[in-house]
Amino acid sequence: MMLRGLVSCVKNPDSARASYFIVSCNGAALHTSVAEGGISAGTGDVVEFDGGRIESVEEDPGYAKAVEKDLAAFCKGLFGSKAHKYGNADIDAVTSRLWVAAMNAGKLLARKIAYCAPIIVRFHNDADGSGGALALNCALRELVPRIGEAGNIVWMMQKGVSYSAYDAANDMLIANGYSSMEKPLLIIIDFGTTTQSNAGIRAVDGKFDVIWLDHHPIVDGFEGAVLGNYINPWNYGGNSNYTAGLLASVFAKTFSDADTGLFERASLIGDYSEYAPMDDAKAQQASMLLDFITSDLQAAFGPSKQNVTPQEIMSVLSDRKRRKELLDYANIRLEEAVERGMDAARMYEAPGAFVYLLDFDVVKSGETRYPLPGRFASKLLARINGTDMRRAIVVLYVGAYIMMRADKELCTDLNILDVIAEVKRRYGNDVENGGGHRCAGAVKLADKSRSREVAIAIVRIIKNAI
Ligand SMILES: [Mn+2]
Repeated sequence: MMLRGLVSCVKNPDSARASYFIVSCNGAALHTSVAEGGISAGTGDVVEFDGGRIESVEEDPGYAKAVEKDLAAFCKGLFGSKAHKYGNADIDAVTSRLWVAAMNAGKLLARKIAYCAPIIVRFHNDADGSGGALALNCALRELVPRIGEAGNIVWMMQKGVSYSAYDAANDMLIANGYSSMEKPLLIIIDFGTTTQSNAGIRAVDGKFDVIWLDHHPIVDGFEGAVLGNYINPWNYGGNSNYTAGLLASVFAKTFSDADTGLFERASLIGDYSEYAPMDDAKAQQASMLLDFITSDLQAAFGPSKQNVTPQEIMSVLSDRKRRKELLDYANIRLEEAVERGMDAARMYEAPGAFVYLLDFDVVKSGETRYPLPGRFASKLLARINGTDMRRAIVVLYVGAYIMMRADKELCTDLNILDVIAEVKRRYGNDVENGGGHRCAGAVKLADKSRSREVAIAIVRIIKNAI
């Protein structure tokens, strides 16, 4: 049957392998199609097509307006006003404050999907970032078929913590493979809130629309915070305990009913949020798997694997046998690291407690990132508590970071936040940022060459505090 539509995006334009993305409207029934043969057309043309072939290019100046009208009607039905509820009063209060911003970002995404614009999603490579990508992917798998065929979405796992000029150059290369009516869209999940992203931000300025979902503290001089769709719980009365995975899920919930609860909970666990449901075994397992898969793609997907998509992660999560295999393997790696850690740690005695000091570089195995220091510190603490009657505190330094984990029973007297405040008082100029909660926290120094010295000072502060 002959169909009519607007060519909104062309992949590989001016080439024999051009793909035409066509948006059709028939009054409140937006539909996208892909054509790959027939006569050639350009972005903005209205065409007649049949069986994936473009048959003719038409004059129809009113068509683009009709598409806009259909899109508005579609969005009206898609976006409700009721904020998604996680089920925790603090979390839900922040969600309700950022809901309108999330919905506006959702409308932007729906527009890009409808016009098949190139969309690049970059997510941080840990349980939180990948949990956010999985939640968003669940929602898109629901949304995209409602409009038509799959669009032009590229998923990229981000290994660094900033959006660099190199990342921006890479994204522009991808976008340049398309001729699109709608500006390309860049979605960032769980990283980038640092002045080191400024060069990348400037490079894509005006060339991409950006939706930025992050929960890291907003530092002075960071230029991304003024972008239209920069959403961070810190701007809505929340803090980093409201994880980026949760935020991405909330964003996804503005246009979808997909069940993303597991990814929300796994992201809270993965980032040691104070809201983490520690008694949720399924989410614990998912969190550990996500941490492992994203830290060691080669182990999970074979050699030469450099990037991973949510679809690929889902193929592992939904395969019971593979899941168990990988979890067992991750546990072995974690156990080995804990053994090395027990051997290498320096132990300081305090009344009724031990303080363990450890250089994480001694513990890490080979090139991969697994285990991450946070998960390792928790595991090491559990091991110490399992072998000794006395309670323990672990102080771990890696690069510019110093992490602290204290046994819960010690946290009635000891508050890690007080320790961090004291570190800031003594080393004010050296501390870039620091935070956490009663039993766990971290500081980041401006200069990593000082982390050993400051870590030793932290041991002394802790000894004095208990
Ligand atoms: Mn995070």
